[in-house]
Amino acid sequence: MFELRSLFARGAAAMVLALSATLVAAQSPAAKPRVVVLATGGTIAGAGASVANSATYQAAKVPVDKLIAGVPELADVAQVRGEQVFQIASESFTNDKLLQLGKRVSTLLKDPAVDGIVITHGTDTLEETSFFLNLVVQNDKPVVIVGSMRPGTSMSADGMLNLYNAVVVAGSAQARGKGVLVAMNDEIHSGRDVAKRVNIKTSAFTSQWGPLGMVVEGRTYWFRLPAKRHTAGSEFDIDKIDSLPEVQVVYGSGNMSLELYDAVQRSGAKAIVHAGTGNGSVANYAVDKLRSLRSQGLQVIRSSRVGDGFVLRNSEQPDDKYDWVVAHDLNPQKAKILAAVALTKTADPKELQRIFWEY
Ligand code: DAS
Repeated sequence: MFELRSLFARGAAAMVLALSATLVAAQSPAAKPRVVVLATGGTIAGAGASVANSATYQAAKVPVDKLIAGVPELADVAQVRGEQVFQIASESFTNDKLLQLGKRVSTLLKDPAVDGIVITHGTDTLEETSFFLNLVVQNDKPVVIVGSMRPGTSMSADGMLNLYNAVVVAGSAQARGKGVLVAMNDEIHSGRDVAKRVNIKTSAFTSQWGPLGMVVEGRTYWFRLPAKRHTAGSEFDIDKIDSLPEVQVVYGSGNMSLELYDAVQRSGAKAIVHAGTGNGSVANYAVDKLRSLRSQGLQVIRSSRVGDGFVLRNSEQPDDKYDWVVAHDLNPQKAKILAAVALTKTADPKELQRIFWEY
């Protein structure tokens, strides 16, 4: 009986597959969204020595055409073509790389023959790139950033499904107008809110305010919308930005050395992000140093080394009196990105604070 049942089941499955293949084929190429995959490197393009190497591998090895060829099912959901923009691990990104990538994205989105963009990217600084593009790409077409926590050579590699999901989201009309998105581990996150919060799990990326939605078996499911300004609603335009002011982060802890703050000033930075303990706290022996740097023109932005929550203005420090800025709920690395973008427009701390509230 079991044998007969399983034969029947296999026959039925074959019929269903044949029928769905016919349905998919019936969808003419013209009906499929046109998605460009911009490859920058990272683990999603990584390769390890054996299938057991899920965390030991070399990033940025596999070229974009092989990434796309590795997931033939992409052709079922979109017309896909690839461009190799960089081939680097994302900890090696620089401001120049961010500007180059942003300008390429902006140019491609203006092309009526492009419906959406996927960016394959290392996971280490993926959140900085997604936030940066969210701030400066003035277009509401979907831009979806994707990475992987395991190389494609590993058992249970996550890159294939992450890439498939990212292309589905980039081709989805419902993804338009939601800002730059990050598709990781079946979830769709706002490029503003998401952060890498675990360094060796496939569930590494979370947003303290939650994902916007999910993508499952080729469909997107949406549950909330971004609350802050982004993309087409932004006052910042990548096409008008040719350089980013230097901003550096000093990580708060006990027994701080004031030399760290002086080094940031000597580096030519225009702002310092103080990644303070707790609610963006500043050690009592460091307050005068930061006030002195502010009086010499350096912007002081209080963020927090604590992963969740947000820094309250005038709570731990009299920010109004000191002319300092608070980073709101942005972690230090995102506060650094927003400060650099904001400083392309203004050096007025009150204007900077408005920008930190709105973006
Ligand atoms: N080094 C990491 C990077 O390129 C690898 C990864 O996780 O993508 O960001």
